[in-house]
Amino acid sequence: MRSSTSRLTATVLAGWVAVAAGLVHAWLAAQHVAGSLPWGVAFAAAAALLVATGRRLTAEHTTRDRAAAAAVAIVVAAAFVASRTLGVLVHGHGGWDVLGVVTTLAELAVAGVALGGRRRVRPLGATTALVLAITLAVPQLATAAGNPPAGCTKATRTIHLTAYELPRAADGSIRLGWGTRPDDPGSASIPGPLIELIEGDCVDVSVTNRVPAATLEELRDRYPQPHGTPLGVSLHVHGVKYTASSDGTAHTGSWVPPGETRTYTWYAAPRVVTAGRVTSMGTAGYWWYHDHVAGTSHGTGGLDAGLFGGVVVRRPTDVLRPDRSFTTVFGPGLTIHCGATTITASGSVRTSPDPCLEARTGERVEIVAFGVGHDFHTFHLHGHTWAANRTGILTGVDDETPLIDARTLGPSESFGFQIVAGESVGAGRWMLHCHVQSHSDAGMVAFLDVSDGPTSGLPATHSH
Ligand SMILES: [Cu+2]
Repeated sequence: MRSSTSRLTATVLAGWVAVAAGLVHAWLAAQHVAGSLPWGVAFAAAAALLVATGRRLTAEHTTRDRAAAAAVAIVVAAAFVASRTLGVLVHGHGGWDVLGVVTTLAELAVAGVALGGRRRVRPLGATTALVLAITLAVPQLATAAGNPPAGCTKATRTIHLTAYELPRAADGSIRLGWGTRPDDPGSASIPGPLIELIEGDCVDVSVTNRVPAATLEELRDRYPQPHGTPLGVSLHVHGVKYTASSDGTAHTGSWVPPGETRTYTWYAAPRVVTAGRVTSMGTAGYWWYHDHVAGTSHGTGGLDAGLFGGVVVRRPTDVLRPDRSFTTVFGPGLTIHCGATTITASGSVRTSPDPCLEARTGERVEIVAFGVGHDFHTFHLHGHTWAANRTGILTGVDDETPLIDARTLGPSESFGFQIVAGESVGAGRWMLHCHVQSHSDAGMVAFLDVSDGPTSGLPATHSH
């Protein structure tokens, strides 16, 4: 019976290894993704069932019983490794996706069969069963009570972005823009559309590369780089969550060759509050997206050519939604690029009824700003102020957040705010410019044109 004894020892050992792995995973999940906490606990519980099975095997049990217990140990351990590895590779995080549910149910079923299906193995004692049940239920209830772990296992909608070549600049430099429609270069602009997300949104961004290979080669030749970069464009986003395969970088292979399409998945992860503590900070804010491979492996060519756009992630409790949204980009070069197109959270493409930076008095105007390129700037708007916080809006009568009308804007820094056009100042041509004097003198000047007249008919404030 020597081999039976060692099998039993192996079963118990494998069980404890699975328990340790499950607990470590549960701890890691609590640190990073509260939504996947039940995963770790479920594995730990499955493993505990297994150990309980192994411990209840006695001398009266046959070699077959012990082999069955060992098989359970191997299945649970293998399922643990496989589902976590696949889950991370496919989804980048845990959560109750289909794969997770099936795998976990299968593990629990196997453990259940091991307990109840074989008559010679005694079932668990009532106390042990109760402890296991509570262990399984409490973290799931706590997580659910805090904020449902929506996860990002299946995109709720698809956004289309297409990279196009635009007419060259006067000095012959290459211009590229993101368009909202495939096979419609006229939809491309610099900057690309502002993409609006609500925390909890999980979106697929389908990126098509319509930039000719010859243009990308020319761009690459202009940026000599020792390590080279692939011939294509990519989509890299700031602020929201994604897996490595949606990073939009050369070293992850997540780029799009000319003529091809690739899907990137973005997760506007929500803030998670568990037992009064912020366990995951969420993604609400003003961000931007851009190419990361054209010209150089940092996308310097793509950025210089115009492949960038803004992102706003709103919290569902953000009550104020603007009548108009404008994206203002400081650089590349000593230029302010302005965009008036938004891909809204409902999936529609909305373009401001008037050209960039025009509004009626009383309208709620959102301005999204970010810096691109090689210089630091100072964003300044005349006649209007905003709060130096996430939304630019004071949150209540006691909110003493400083009001500002200027803010430094280095490359990749981003912010945004909402104002009521012409509030306390009336209609007018309100300057929006870089306050680095040599930059404004070189042309970094735009105007927020506020005119009296009928508004768009939207109330000044309305919620989603
Ligand atoms: Cu400047």
